[in-house]
This record gives sequence, C-alpha cells and structure tokens, in this order.
Amino acid sequence: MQSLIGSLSFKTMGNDFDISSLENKVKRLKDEFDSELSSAKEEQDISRIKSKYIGKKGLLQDLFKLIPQIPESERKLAGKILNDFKQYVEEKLEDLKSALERKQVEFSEDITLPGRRSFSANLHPITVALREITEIFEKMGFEVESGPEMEEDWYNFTALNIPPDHPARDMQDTFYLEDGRLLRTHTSPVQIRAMEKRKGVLPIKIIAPGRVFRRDWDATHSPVFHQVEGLFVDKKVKMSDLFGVLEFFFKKFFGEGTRVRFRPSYFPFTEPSAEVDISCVCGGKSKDCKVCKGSGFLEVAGCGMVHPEVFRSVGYEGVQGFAFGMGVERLAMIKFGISDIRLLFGENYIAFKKTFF
Ligand code: 2NL
Repeated sequence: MQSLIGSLSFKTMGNDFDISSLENKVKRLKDEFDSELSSAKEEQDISRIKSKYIGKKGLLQDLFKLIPQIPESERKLAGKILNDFKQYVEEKLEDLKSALERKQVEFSEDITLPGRRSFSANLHPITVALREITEIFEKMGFEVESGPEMEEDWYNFTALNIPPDHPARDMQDTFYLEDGRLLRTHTSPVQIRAMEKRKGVLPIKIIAPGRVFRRDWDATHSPVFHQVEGLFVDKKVKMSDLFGVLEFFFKKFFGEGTRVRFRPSYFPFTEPSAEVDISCVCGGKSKDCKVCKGSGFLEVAGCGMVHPEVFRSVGYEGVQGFAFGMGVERLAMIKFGISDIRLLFGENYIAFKKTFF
C-alpha cells in the first residue's frame, strides 16, 4: 500500500502523464480498494476506507489534482474515469454497510421473545402451618418450648412410660447415634425436660413445635417431619378442658364449620387416651372422597390425660394434666389439599410450588 501511495505522488508522475497511465493508477487503486474492502469487518473499517479513498484528503482527490497535467482533449475522459471510480467506491461501501447492519440484527437478541416470568417468593407450607398453629395456641395462653433434636433414650422413651422392652418402641425405633443417643421420634421429650426444669411450678401450659425423625418414607410418611405437642399441668385438669382446647384449635385452624370428635385410643404416656378426628373437607357427602375415603372424618391428632407414670418419672405428685400431639405435615396437607407428603420435601419442590401456590 505504501508503494501505491508513493507511485501516486507528483514526484514520480513526471511530465509524461497521460490517460493510460491514469487508467493504470485507477485500476491499481481499485484492486487495492477491493482487497481492503474484503477484509473490512465493522463500521469503523468502512469509514476509514471511505476517507482513505474518496475523502477530502483521500487518494482519489490526489488523482483529481493531476487532471490539469493531462492534455485538454483527454481531460473529460480522465474526469469520467475518476468519477466512475468514486461512484464504484461509494456503491461498494454502501453495500457493505447495509450487509453489516443486517448481520448485526441477526446476531442481536430476539426482542420479540416473551420475557421469563418471575415468581414471588413465599413461605414453605410447613412454615405457614407451624406459624398458624403456634399463633392459635399462644392466644389460649400456651408458651412455646423447644429442645434438642438429638435426644437421650430416657427423655424420648423411658420417661414417657415406654420402657426398653415396650412394643411402642418397635413402631418408632429410629436413627441411633453412636453414643447411644437418638434422633427424637416426637417432641414429647421437650415437655419432659420442661417439667424437670420447672420443678412443679404450676401451671405448665406449653406447646413444643419441632422437627422429629422416624424410619418411614411413603406417600404419607417422611423420615423428617414436624410435630406440635401440647401439655397442660395444674392441680386440677379435666378431660373436658382438653376437649375444649382442641375443639377451639381445630375450628380456628380449619374453619368454624369444622366438627371435632374424639375416639377412645391408646398411648403409653396418656390414660385415658383419645384420637381426634375432624369432619372432612368433602362435608361427609361423598362416598368416594379420596381424602376421608368416604368416612366423612379425618384423623388429625392424638391426646389424653398424662399417665401417672410420666408424672412419677419427673417427680410430680398431686397434679393432673392433659397432653396432645399432632403432625404438622398432615395438617398442612389437609388444609392445602396436598396428596403426597413427598411433594413437600422432594427435589421437585420448586416445580410443585409453582403449580400450587
Ligand atoms: C399423636 C399422638 C400424643 C402426647 C402425644 C404427651 C407428652 C407428655 C406426656 C403425655 Cl410429656 N403425652 N404427648 C400425648 C398423646 C398423644 O401424640 O398422634 N401425635 C402425632
């Protein structure tokens, strides 16, 4: 390129300048231009090439300056040759410019594509249920207690009237630690600890919400789940107090139209014991209701009067009490209409949440 620019200078032109040498110069200039154009990649290249060839101080302008040296008869033709070249350069640059613009549009983002929908964060159904349950019991004057998830055998079983050979252990025998402790199978140990701690200072009116562990994993059981247990201890506590508290709770939690019934049952740590049922969301009308299986009722909790053996374990005398326990997952599943517990804890929870809430 340097040599070309050199050959165009006045010095090398001499006086023997004629139309054919002008044609020659233009042809070489054109070749040079073509090759430069073919390697042009962006807008900047185009404006650089443009000013180099046809700009005010460009190479073509230098050739125009030579016209006076050309014999008059040939000047018109010389002018045409140069103007043709100018037009050629302009057209080529214009073509390349629009080709580059097209390419840019192709490679840029497709603005017609709909944006990704954002979804707002919300609390896990178990958190929602736990907070509601706690709030209702707090309104009735219950205090919230908590305790360790890794528990000693005494607090999880023995103090609750479940001695080492008791069959109730088989149903709950769970994850043991190497030091002999275990992951608590219910939150009852929290209440045992609370009674020990308070050494008979009455009344004791507490709930123990928390995470518990069992060796189970199917549509209605998770190895990690949540319980809320309640305990009320005073000089004189009646079973009707228990019924009143639970009826009030379930009406608040599931709606005032909910009916609550108690069925005799058995737990090692209460006597007498009862199972708590609520009327089904189907209203008991549907024979093939999947939720209550046509029975019209759903089991939602267990309860009873604290067994004298339990009071003996913690050194309490002359007191009465009631206790109850409920599974939070079960309550949340009924309330929110979730059919499989694994949806709450599975890998697909986010997908489930998007379709659900
Ligand atoms: C159920 C049954 C129940 C208790 C838990 C309890 C605790 C102490 C003393 C006596 Cl410290 N009882 N807890 C009593 C009856 C039933 O739970 O079905 N839970 C999901």
